Amino acid sequence: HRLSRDSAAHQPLAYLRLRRAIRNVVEHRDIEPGQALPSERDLSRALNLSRVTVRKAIAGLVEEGILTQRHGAGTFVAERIIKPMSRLTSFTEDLRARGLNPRSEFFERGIGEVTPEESMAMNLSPGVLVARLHRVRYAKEEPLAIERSVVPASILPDPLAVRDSLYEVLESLGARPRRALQRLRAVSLGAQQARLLHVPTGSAGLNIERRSFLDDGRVVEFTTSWYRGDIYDFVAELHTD
Ligand code: 16G
Repeated sequence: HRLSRDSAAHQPLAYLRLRRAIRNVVEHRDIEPGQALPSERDLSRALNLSRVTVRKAIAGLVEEGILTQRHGAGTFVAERIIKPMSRLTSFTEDLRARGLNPRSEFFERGIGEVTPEESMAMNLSPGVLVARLHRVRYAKEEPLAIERSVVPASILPDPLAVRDSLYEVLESLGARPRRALQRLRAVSLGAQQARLLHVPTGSAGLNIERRSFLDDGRVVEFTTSWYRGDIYDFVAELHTD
């Protein structure tokens, strides 16, 4: 009796360990995007874990967007990049979780006076200084998004400190965003944006505006992004009240 209770107590650990192990396999590209995972039954046999444990680990990774399930066909490493909408993650974190190496090419990285539009969106007084980052974001050689971020200079005095991840730098400054409001809308990409993103003019894009906040309510970032519609899926879990 005691034994079965003990093993029940270890179940949550087993599923977390398996979840981490599968995530590692995907990160290291041991299974490529689009390829199938072994079936639930094969995994549970090979690893000597219960089907419930295997199912739970897989469900967690589907929710994270790392795996996708096609009814009747099985579980696959996600090909499109699936972004859970309820998680406040960074571009860098999203890509690393998929074994991709993010990189940025900057057009602009400097300090200037806040514009009227920015001061409204960020609740800043006119004349205040802000750091601006304007860049194309890549996974290896493939451009995935264009991003224009504005951060109060009182929070980010040295924008050159941002080489790849804005959130990593904010974290090191004790100003990692804790909450965000995000608006997403469909756009067709204009000639210049399309060229930067290596897609035909008029291709579908997602225009996303994110305002992130610190615990004390201050706005940390006001970022406008254009994500490629042919690559990204934004998904959310919904609940009734
Ligand atoms: C994501 C965010 C963007 C944020 C960036 C930080 C969306 C739609 N936007 O792209 O608001 O500034 O991540 O990424 O998810 P970084 O830490 O890699 O610079």
